[in-house]
Amino acid sequence: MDIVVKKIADNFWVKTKDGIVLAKPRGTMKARGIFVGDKVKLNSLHSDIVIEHIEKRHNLLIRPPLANLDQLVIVLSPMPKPDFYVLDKLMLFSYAYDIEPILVVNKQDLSDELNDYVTEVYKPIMKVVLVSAKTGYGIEELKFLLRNKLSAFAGQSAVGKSALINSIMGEVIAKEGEISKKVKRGKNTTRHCEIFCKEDILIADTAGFTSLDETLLPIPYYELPLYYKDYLPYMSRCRYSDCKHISEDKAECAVKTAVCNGQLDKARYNRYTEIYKILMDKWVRTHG
Ligand SMILES: Nc1nc2c(ncn2[C@@H]2O[C@H](COP(=O)(O)OP(=O)(O)OP(=O)(O)O)[C@@H](O)[C@H]2O)c(=O)[nH]1
Ligand SMILES: [Mg+2]
Ligand SMILES: [Zn+2]
Repeated sequence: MDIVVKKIADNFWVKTKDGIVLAKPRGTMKARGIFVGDKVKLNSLHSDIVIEHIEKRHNLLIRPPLANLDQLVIVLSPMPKPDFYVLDKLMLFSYAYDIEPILVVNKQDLSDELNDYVTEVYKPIMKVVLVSAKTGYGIEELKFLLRNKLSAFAGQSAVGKSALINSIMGEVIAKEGEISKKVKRGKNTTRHCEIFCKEDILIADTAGFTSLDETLLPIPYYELPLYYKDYLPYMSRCRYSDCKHISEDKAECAVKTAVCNGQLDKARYNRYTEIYKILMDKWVRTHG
């Protein structure tokens, strides 16, 4: 399938089996209705190549403007100190948009102190890969997961996203060691987004996920429990089928009981209650 990898005004760069070609939207089609990530059908018109048809999208993100994202690679590292709250939010964001989250723990050459916690708490609910952009450890395993998918990288600053992308692509396409520019943008300016391709690996270059505001999560507070795969097996044993594991009595909530006796991680539960509260406040604000 041909895929839009770059867009400037009404010029579209489309990856085809014969390489990347420049295309224009067909006469009646509006350029602003076509996004990077769109799967399209091309045709020749006189000496031009035109986009004739856009396939149905499986998702569409607004910030950054990107269609059909399959996977979100969430990067953590021992240095800077891992922020699991960012991880949990990015994971929820992924699920809400039908994107598969993958947890990558980078900088294995520095320390493996994170690995036990990640293996215990996150491995049961998502794909986890331990890597080092510096030594190349784990990079082949990560590349394997990225094949034939459109992926984007997210995570705190300086965890090594750019270093990993460069290592995977085998060339420098992302600047390392620079604090990514947080350019002030006007309300209506569109964030630029581009897809880099290397054989069957497609990576969307975007800074849009780093500072994810929880109010952007398109999840109503009362559905939050359903997004916690690790809580679902306990939930069937909560007294009420719609238990939120928040204000319910501990004796009637299997999740709270499991947190108390150490079967579920306390810190992740605390993050859960925090996110729940934020989503609830947002709900109250918007629904009176
Ligand atoms: N020791 C070690 N250092 C690494 C590794 N990966 C990246 N680094 C270093 O960590 C620093 C930050 O890496 P970047 O790739 O720029 O981090 P980033 O996540 O892209 O940061 P932002 O663009 O600010 O979001 C750089 O100095 C890298 O050289 C690794 O596996 N091991
Ligand atoms: Mg970077
Ligand atoms: Zn419960």
